[in-house]
Amino acid sequence: MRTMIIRKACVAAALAAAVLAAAATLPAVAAQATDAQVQIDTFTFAPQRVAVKAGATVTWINDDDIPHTVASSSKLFKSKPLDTKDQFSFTFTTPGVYEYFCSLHPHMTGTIVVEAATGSKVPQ
Ligand SMILES: [Cu+2]
Repeated sequence: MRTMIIRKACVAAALAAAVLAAAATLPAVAAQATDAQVQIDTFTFAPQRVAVKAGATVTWINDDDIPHTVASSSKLFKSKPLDTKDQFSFTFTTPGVYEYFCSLHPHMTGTIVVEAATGSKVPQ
């Protein structure tokens, strides 16, 4: 009977350790829920369409071996030419659909969909 109790305590300790391990990874997961990353590779923005909440920062990273830019179709933002491994970030504060392209290769296009942040009032 006593060994049974000890075994239960061990299982509880193991579970607690598992929960702690999961909690330790939480900040990274939470950051991804608000901010987003777009990889530029082989003349492609990936993912091509990204949905974020208002207030989120989107970071583009050029993983291609030639320069690219990130330019908003409505001229809201435009990066300088990004060399390999260069980054460009923009924070989207207003809900909407934002089309963008690479000004050096205009056939490269992408879309950022900005949704109302949870709890904020959506205009009717
Ligand atoms: Cu380009």
